Amino acid sequence: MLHRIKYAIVRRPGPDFAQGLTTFEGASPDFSLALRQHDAYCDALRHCGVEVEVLDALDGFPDAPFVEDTAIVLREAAILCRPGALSRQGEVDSVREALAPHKKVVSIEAPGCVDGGDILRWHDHFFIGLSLRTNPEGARQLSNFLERYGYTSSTVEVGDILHLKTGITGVGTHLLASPAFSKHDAFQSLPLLEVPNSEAYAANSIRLNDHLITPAGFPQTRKLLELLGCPIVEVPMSEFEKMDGGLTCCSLLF
Ligand code: CIR
Repeated sequence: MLHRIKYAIVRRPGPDFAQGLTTFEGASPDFSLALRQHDAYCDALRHCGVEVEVLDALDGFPDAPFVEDTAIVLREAAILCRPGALSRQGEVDSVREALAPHKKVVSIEAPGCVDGGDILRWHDHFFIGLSLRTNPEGARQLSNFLERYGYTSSTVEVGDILHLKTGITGVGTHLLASPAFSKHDAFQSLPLLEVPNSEAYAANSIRLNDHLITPAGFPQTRKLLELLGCPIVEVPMSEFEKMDGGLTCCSLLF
């Protein structure tokens, strides 16, 4: 039984959105299109039965719309992350304020670093990606918190991909993975659907209550997801992709 998600915290992109961190080499994102896509994203979450709290843009923090990286929200508590990119660490205070009315809050402390994008939940187990953003000390602290709340965890080397969930997400009964992760030892015993390399971006999809949300424009991934038998909502994400962000990155769901 999947745990029902009732609430989402998202953050609107600010006018400095294009100044965020990215490895994308093409054109910068179009700010007004990013805002429209963000609205569509919020509508998709609502369509899946979720109440959406939209935080204002955070001045001076162009990557702040990628709220996923700042916290891991459990039923029992919220674990505030310490993002691996220095330019993002100042995002956490405002997320603490947003989460405090909902949850007991605990924090990853220096020298630990964790980005929420590296944390993949599979039932009561958490895969913790070790990446350029999440270090072994952060993983150790996170694993201790998870154990305290009754969950197990294990680490996975992410390699040169930004985050673990850039390439693998949980879509209910299955994992959805790009070829970079589908062959990884850590996931061999689990039911997994593999997206083609040409659609690797769509490996970051969301199972939200009775629906699946997937980025628009990835027909082969959509066909795979149709096998799961849930209604599918597509959201255009081109401007977020230009900033290395995917669907999961843009919300905290609990
Ligand atoms: C960053 O590089 O931190 C942002 N531009 C993108 C973060 C994407 N977040 C995620 O994959 N969870």
